[in-house]
Amino acid sequence: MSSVCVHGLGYIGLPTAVVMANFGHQVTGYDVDESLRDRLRSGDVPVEEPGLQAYFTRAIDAGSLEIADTVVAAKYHVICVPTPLDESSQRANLDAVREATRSVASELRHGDTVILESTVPPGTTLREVKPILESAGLVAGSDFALVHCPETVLPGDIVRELRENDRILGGVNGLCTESAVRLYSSFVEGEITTVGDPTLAEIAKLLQNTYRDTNIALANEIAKLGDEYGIDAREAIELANTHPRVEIHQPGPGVGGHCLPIDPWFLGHGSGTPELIAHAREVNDGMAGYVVDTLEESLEEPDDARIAILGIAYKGDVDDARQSPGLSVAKTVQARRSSLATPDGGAQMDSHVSFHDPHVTDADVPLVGLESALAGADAAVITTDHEVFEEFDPETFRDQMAGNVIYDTRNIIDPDRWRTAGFRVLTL
Ligand code: SAJ
Repeated sequence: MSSVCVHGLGYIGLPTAVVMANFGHQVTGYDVDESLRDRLRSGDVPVEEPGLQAYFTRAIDAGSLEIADTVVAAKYHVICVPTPLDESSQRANLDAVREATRSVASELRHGDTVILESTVPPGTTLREVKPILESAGLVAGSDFALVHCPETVLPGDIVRELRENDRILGGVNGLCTESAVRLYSSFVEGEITTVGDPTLAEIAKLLQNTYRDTNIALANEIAKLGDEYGIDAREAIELANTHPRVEIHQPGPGVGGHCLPIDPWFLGHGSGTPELIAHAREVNDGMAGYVVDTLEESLEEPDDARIAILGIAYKGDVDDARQSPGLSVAKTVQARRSSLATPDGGAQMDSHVSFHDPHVTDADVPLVGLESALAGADAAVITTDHEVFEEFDPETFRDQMAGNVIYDTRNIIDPDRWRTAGFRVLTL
């Protein structure tokens, strides 16, 4: 059993702390957000993830997890703080990483191991984290271990993936990785690969998300081609994927969340983003506009049409609306209605756009029940692939809506069934 202090209790840090506490370690969780600490101490887990609440309660009851008001000394420090993208510079904002590292430095002892899990631009562990930790006189690689272990878990399946995914440990030298392997091998069933360079691990992580983003951009271009040729793009992708070395992803109304739309920019941070990666980002960001173009073509009076946006979570069965494709579609609709547009380009929604999402609880827009969202709508746009949306019934929609346009951007409904029920079905 080792003592572990986890810094940052968000989507990654909290499940990481909880899993470690369930696998024999004495874990202290710290977050700068006091209200989050209070909420956790009251027993309430604010992240909707299968199994997380039960694991959390078990660790708290067993006394192996404690939520603390300050950073504490520990054998292992695991940093899981956010690294958002600064929209104006398209570069990573590393303020939280620096702040957490300073807190670790104040408690760092000879023989400790510091692990950075946050997703960061290449070079961050060595150029940003290492100097801060060494400022008190200890040397990374000899007095303490320093490792980058990129998180890889998929929102919606985090607890399982924390245990089953392969992990990469990039230490400043072999001694560092040995110490980190002892911690991770206590709960990881996947393969653990060690490399003697944190920058290599940073780049490998960024490549994983950049690969996925670029691949989705290809799928989105195929979707547009499909419209031109009058074929079903998803069927074409399925056929192409029968080849053993082809695996094209699925098109959609945009790529959301806090990883894929951001990490490709980190790869080019400080070096000029490679053209292909930047272009893929543009293709994916442009999908909201493409969806609205197609929608408007199907409406008699596009400027006045009432539109129901079904799904503002960035993907199915999560409660997270960060970089939400559904909201981007709604904002694009709003921005085009020039007479109604707000000075900031349409960040606020008018009453012609309604929103429904059964998973999201905190959003910048008013969320309503399905029937209210559909009431009087000329068109309904499915923007998230929540499992419950598969139960959508055309008769119910027909009774509530004023118009008959349904736009399925996520391949959720059976188009023939809806056409038979009198709907004009648009797909992506
Ligand atoms: N999407 C598509 N088409 C697809 C797959 C996804 O349009 O074929 C969209 C989704 O709807 C969503 C966005 O992409 O809007 C991102 O969803 P995702 O499921 O691809 O990824 P995330 O952001 O939830 O999690 C990713 C994962 N990375 C990879 O699979 C390589 C996860 O394993 C990482 O840990 C996570 O980023 C992270 O934190 O970096």
